[in-house]
Amino acid sequence: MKACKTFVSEIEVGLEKLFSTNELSRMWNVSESTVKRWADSGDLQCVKTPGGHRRFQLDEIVRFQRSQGFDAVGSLMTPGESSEGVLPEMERALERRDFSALADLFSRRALDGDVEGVGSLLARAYLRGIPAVDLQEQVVTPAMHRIGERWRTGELTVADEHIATRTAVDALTRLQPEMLRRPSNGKTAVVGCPEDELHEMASRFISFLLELEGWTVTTLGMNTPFFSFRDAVERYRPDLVCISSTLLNDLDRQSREYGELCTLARETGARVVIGGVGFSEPGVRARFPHDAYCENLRDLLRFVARM
Ligand code: B12
Repeated sequence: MKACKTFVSEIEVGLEKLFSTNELSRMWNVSESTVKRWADSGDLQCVKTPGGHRRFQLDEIVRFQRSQGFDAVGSLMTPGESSEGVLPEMERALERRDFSALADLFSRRALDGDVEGVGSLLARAYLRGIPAVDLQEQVVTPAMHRIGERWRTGELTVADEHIATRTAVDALTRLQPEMLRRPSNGKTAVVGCPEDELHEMASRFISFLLELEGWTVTTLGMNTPFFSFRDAVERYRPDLVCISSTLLNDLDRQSREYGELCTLARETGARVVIGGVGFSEPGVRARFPHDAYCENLRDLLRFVARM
């Protein structure tokens, strides 16, 4: 059997983070020749660059680690990280599962607009066995909440918030195709945020996690009126509708439009899950009938596991 797919084009190589033999040998504390032997035997799949170098994809690395029963314990440096001494800090935090330190590192990199750095932190944490949902709940969300607190106290500007959000979303988007995902479960979901809602990250996370769980997701994104959610339910006939709100305006009109969405969801058998601080008041929730209100992403995964 030929172990490596040969000659991925430069363009393909440029699309995602591929790990080199040298990086894997440092990560696993084994020699480069050991990594090459695993690759050449076909146990560890790789692709080859036009120059003949082996390159490894994240999902394959995770699969191989799991099959061999070991973890990525060594260090994986990028030139920037090693020269700034950032890496030991990250490795220490990963070693101790110190989520607060990881969130701090994450927010610094996100505020710097460092997509590579954020991506590398997430990839390293994932390789260390931290599940995607914990990465989001314990690292990304607290980091974004801290950024919000610093904005509230005037330390950061809206521009800083925008850079951080964009960097975090870009890094997650690049990483997602490389994470292990369950085979399709045949279920579909529509995910989005109500009208005037610009906080989109939770909805992106939800789509991302459901896709890893094998769902097919249509993401409507931020600022989607409830009548447009209704149109999407009519068109896609999803099993699940997820709505994320941080700030709900014009409750009378929104709850009226939401009612029409709910009626259709009931007729088509779609379950409706709401979440986010916009729905945290019981009085508000009462005006938006739902199958579940979830405070976090773990709750959502528990709910969909029962579906
Ligand atoms: C980035 C940001 C922005 C960006 C958003 C960019 C973007 N593309 O998303 C911009 C600059 C646009 C923005 C604007 C504003 N923002 Co702002 N923003 C933030 C910030 C810093 C991060 C938001 C974020 O991404 N969080 C990360 C996500 C993942 O966390 P989350 O939303 O809490 O979601 C978690 C759970 O709630 C849950 N969840 C949420 N929804 C759902 C749904 C389902 C179905 C489930 C299962 C779970 C779930 O799971 C998530 C993961 O753990 C927050 C700080 C914070 N505390 O969140 C402030 C914050 C939300 N913003 C705030 C404010 C006040 C505003 C503005 C009104 C400011 C202004 N005066 O213009 C505007 C309003 C814009 C609008 N109309 O929506 C306040 C809200 C206070 C409040 N609730 O009353 C906050 C809390 C800042 C603060 N400390 O005061 N903001």
